[in-house]
Parts: sequence; C-alpha cells; structure tokens
Amino acid sequence: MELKNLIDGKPVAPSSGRYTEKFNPATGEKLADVPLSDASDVDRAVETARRAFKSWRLTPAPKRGEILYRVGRILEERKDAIARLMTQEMGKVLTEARGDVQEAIDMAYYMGGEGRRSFGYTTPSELPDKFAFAMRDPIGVAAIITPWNFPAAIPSWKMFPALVLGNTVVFKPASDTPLVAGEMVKILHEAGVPGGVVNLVYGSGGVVGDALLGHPDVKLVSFTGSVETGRHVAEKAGHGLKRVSLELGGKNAVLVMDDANLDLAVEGILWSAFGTTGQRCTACSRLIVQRGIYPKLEARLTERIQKLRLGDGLLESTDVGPLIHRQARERVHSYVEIGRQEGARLVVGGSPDDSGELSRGAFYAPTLFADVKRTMRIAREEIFGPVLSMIPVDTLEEAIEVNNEVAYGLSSSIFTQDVQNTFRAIRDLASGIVYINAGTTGAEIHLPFGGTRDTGNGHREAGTAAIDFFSEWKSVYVDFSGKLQRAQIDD
Ligand code: UN1
Repeated sequence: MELKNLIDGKPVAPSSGRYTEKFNPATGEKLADVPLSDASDVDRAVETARRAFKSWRLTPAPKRGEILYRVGRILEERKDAIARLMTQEMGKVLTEARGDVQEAIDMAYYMGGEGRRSFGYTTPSELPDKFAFAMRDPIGVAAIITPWNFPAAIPSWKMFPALVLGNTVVFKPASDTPLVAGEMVKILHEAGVPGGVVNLVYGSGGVVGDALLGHPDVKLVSFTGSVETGRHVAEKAGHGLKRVSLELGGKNAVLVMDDANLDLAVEGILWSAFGTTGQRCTACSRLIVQRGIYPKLEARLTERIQKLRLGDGLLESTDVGPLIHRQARERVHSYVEIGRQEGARLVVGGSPDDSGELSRGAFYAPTLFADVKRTMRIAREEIFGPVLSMIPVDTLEEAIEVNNEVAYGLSSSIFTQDVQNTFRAIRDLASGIVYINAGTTGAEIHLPFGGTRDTGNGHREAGTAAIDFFSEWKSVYVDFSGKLQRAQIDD
C-alpha cells in the first residue's frame, strides 16, 4: 500500500516521488510505502493551513467542539480496527492498543466540551465606566510532531485542543506509525473538519520536521520525542520565536517502602515496567527499594518476569510485544551490556529473543537487574525498553533523593501504607506526575501531563494546561465614559 500526504483534504504524492518502507515489528511483514516528503510539501501544507485559519478561527467554538464529539463517536465505532492496525504497526499488545485509542476518545470528548468553555475572565477596571475582560485567541498554524509509541493518544492530545481553540494544523507523525496517523486525519475530515484545517505530511524529522520549525508561518510547535531532538526543536523554533511545547524523556521510578502491600507493588511494577515493552515515556525503569522488603520483592518479580510471554501483540496469549524495530533492540541490548560491565547483577532476561516465530521480529527478553547503584548509567539514562533496575536504599529520604537526582522528572510512584510516607512523597518527589500505590503509567487526559527538568520545557499537555498552550490571551478594555480616561496617571 502506498500512502499519501493529505493536504487540503486531498491525497497528494510527495513531490520527491520517494518512499520508505514500513514493516510490522512482530512479523517483519511489509505494511506500507510511506512518503518521504520535503520542504516543498511542507510549504504547500503550511500555506493551506494558513489560508484555512482565516475561516476556522471564525467558526464558532461550540461548532468546532461538536466536530470533536463526532470524532469521539467515530473513534468509538472503530476502536477495534484502529487498535489492530496499531498493534501491527508498532507492536503493543491489543489491550494496550485499545487503551491508546480510548485515550484519544476521552480527549475528543474533553476537548469537544472546551468548545463551550474555553473560559477567559472578566475583572473590574480601576477606572469608572470602563469594562475589562481577558479572552482567548487562537494563534495560527500549529506544527504537531509526534512519536510512535502512542500513535492515537499523543496526536489527539495535541491536535484536538489545537483545533477546538481555532488553530489549524500541519501534522508530521513518526515515520514508524504512518497508518494510524492517516486514520486519525481521515476521521477528523469525516467528522467535519474542513480540508485545509488539518494537513498530514509524512517524512523524516530532519527534512519535514526541520522545514516546519523553520517556516515563518508556523506559530506553534508541539513535540514529543527524545531530549536530543527536543533541544534541536527548541533551538530552531526559538529562532523564529515560536511557542514550543516539549515532552521528552523519562527515567521513572517506583519507590517501595518496607510497609508496602507487596502483592499490589508487584502488579503495579510489572504493568508499568513491561507494559508497552517499556516503551512509554512514563514507563518505570528504576525500582528504589527499602532494604527490608528488597529480597522478597526481588524473588517475586523474578518469578513473575520469567513467566511473561513474548509474542505478536495480536495474539491473546502475549504479555509483551516486540520493540519498535531491530535498531531499538540493539540499543536496549547495549544498555544491558553497560549494566553488566558496571557490575549490576543480572537476575533475569538480558538478551534478544529470536526463538521460533520470534525470529521474525524485534523481541527482547524482559530484564531485571539487581544491586544497581544510583550512579550507574542504567540507573540514570533512559533505555526505552523492558529493562528494570533495582536500587537498594535505607530510608524514604534516601529513596526520594535517588528519585530526584536523575536528569528527568516525568512520573514517579510510591508503594506504602503509611500516611506520613505518602504525604512526604507527594511533597518531595520532584516529578510532574506522582502516583500513590500504583505504577508510573496511566495518566488520565483531564489532568496536566508532563515533567520537570529535562523532561520538557515547563509546559504541560492535556487538561486545562493544553488550553493555555494552544491559545493566547487578549486583554480587552471597553471605555464607555465618553471621555479620555488615563490609567495610572494622577489627576
Ligand atoms: C507516553 O508514553 O508518552 O500515562 C504517553 C501513560 C499514558 C500516556 C503515556 N496515558 O502511560
């Protein structure tokens, strides 16, 4: 199947005439030829979006919201089909792919409601016969640059608030998830978003991404991806004084205190460390464990990790799907080698799995390291795979210190039954998301999503934070005194 860009509501071949091949990471089967677009395709898409902005910004916001409600309904109807497509193109198991689509459905309804809110405020003026209010304005063309690990959810976090607030969009999805991206844009059009309001341009970050970042008519950039690329995005877009939201890496930890409910902790850890094959920004890759519970937790995890079944995410028997591709697997394995060399104790896993049918894909055995020191690279750097490191600590204070000393601050969690531990952790864990008695994943769409330090640049996605990012304030003063009144001036 040869995919096309979608510009002004129409399928368009890339002007280069070049394509790249997309394969299923579980089976190696070829799925599609994906356009390798260039700057001229981007110019066309941005110009279309710029023109479409003129009428979209004047479309009543409740009407824009109603379109998103329709998007939500269509996504509900096609939840299964989109989830299957997602599993085929990026590997996560079907139940998780359904969750990914559900997150987009939730976002469609939440942002649909913003059509009738998008609240500003009124406030008194310091002068008589003068009225003051602050309202939200749309900004213009938004470049939406998304990763492959949440092919429905993350584009929805970005596109739906952008659209309900009256912006228009040029969407560059990750090259590894072109199919779900195409479905998302088709559904937006089907639900009633006019052609030029959302445009889809496939291609590489280096070419299409850079052309968007350098384009003078792109006013907003919302990016999720690696720290390295995030820095580049910030620099390049910063030069054009664009508004930029970055959601970057994580090195998320679960803290387990001696008083924790062990059964619950084991479930929470397995789900957040090995769900999505560890390829979530929010995935748990560090366990910071008080020494009293450490041996029991290690034994229980070892037993359970050995039982996790690798396989094609479409099969019901599969617990853990493949990594996104073989290069990612090599990277994960190189970290395992680093961990070994650093002297961490490899408890289970630690190698690619090419047995039987798995040899067609990019499978890696779920891996546990114990006796990991907080200074080791495997305890500090993002691995983005099914590799978990157990770090022993003596106290809650030490656990919090270890949690906070890495470069990232996205999500953290604590298992404890003690109210004092709980509230100290809430106060002192320096991350954008904190869970009590749950793993590090599973953020809900109506709360702010994002993190501290190198996880981003201070913005948050989702919830009301997204409303702030995708609109700008206009302060309005209406003077009905009939004379010149001068603010701040003594009479
Ligand atoms: C991501 O990995 O970038 O909280 C997004 C979660 C999901 C979203 C993760 N709701 O794990």
